[in-house]
Amino acid sequence: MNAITSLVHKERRPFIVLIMLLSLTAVEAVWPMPQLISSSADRYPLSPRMFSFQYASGSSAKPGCSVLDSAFKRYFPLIFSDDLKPGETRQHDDWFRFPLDQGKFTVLVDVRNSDCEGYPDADSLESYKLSVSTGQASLRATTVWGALRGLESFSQMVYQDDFGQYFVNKTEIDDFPRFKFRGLLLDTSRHYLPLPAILKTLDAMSYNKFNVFHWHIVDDPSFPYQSSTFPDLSSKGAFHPSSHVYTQTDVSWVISHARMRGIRVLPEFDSPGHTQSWGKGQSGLLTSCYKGSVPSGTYGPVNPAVSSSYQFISRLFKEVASVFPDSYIHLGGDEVDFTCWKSNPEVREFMQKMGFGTDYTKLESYYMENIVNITKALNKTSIVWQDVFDYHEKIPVDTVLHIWKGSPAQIQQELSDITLAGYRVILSAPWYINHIAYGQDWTTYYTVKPLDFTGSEQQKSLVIGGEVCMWGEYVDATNLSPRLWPRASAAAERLWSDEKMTSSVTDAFPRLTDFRCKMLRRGVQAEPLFLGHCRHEYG
Ligand code: CP6
Repeated sequence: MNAITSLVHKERRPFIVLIMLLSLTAVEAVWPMPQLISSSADRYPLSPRMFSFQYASGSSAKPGCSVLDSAFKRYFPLIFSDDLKPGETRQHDDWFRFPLDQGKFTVLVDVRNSDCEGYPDADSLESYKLSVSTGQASLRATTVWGALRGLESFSQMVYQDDFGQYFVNKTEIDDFPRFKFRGLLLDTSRHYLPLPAILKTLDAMSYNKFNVFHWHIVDDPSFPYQSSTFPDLSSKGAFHPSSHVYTQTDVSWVISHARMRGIRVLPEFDSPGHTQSWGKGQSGLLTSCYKGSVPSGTYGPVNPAVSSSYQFISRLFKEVASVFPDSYIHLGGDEVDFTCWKSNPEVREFMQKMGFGTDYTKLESYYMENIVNITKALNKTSIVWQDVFDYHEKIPVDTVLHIWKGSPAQIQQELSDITLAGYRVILSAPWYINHIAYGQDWTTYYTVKPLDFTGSEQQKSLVIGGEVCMWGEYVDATNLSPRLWPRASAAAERLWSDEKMTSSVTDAFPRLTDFRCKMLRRGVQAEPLFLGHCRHEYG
């Protein structure tokens, strides 16, 4: 405590000071752990009435910067959680705590790069420096995205004592992410997720410094994406043609909400497998399966033997490329069942014509190669599931491989092989958050070592990050949030923080328990790790 504030407190509430010293709140409290943080026991009181965010005088980002203006509005009530709206807090009378000007506190934000209207992308810088001292905090970043990460850290550092007084401790932070790609997959095909569930997930993602929303938007069970080019895909393929679809307005809402939080939206249109729902609105797209010499009436993966399939994909992806601003599109390519292709005479004839013999992995390779090239022609980079690498496609070397399966040993092998071939890779296999188990399974997500495989430094640098997957077979808006949080937070720290600084599950436990309470305070229905209580709980 500095001299002035302790004097104020001693004068006003002498008996209280003693109790406060006994009940000092633990404040080593930023999740995920910053790369470099040093804080002291010196603390500064904050008052909502005399608190403000301001652009530093030399900042390139200035008032009117959409990303930061709206972040300041969001963070104010997150920081002063007892004082609901910024407007209300101005009338809130706590002058008696600060008779002079002692409670004034300013967060000065200094951003080098003036771009406030663009979208975060694969090469966005997210580093920031935060220095909290008497009466002010200075937050410096190259980009607005870095400034957002710094605001999140600052907001987590503010706490209240037992009397409701807000404080922040003297702190220096120098922070940057360990991995550039820190994703979370939601599956909106197995169950439709209403827009508010997606937006709330984006909010919680930003608290955890996740930066990619991988939208597994369509799959076998339903096609909720309302395409302007092919409206039948959702009118016939969604669970319901109007209540269970994402309109163009919904999609742009998601993209904009994500942008404001420094989150990219990565759409996945998984093919040639996982496309049963596509067939309902686009006849002739899927392979007709045969029983002997007659069609059985069932359908398989996209028919790779006819040019109409590629024309369709071209037109669909042309729309997707213009609707989603991110420079990446996820093409899927996983779990293709060859049974139906094998049964279809037209496909078999095509196999002969192409000289593929009976090797259907060559046919899947051919299909993927074509749609990767379609994507490339649209100026987008492809991400594909690992299956595509396993089939040895001639795919462009800028394609990103996404690992989703295997035992720990197989995953290490896959990481070695893919990076040795020069491809970049995203790791998901250890982070299937939809799988639940009794007990503290967050520790298994926490102790993953993404770079623990045989390979050169150059190979390790090709691991661009990881992604938590929430597949939707057993998940809808009723159980999404508690199943995600705080278990996904364990992966968030693994992907952001230094591995050596965060190697202990024992050290992480009280920090994550505390962070879970913070999420609860912000309205995220995060489940408990274990015994205990939060000051503010749900209900
Ligand atoms: N859906 C799609 C899925 C899965 C994949 N792709 C999946 C398969 C097995 C497990 C988890 C997820 N449900 N389209 C694989 C990437 Cl264990």
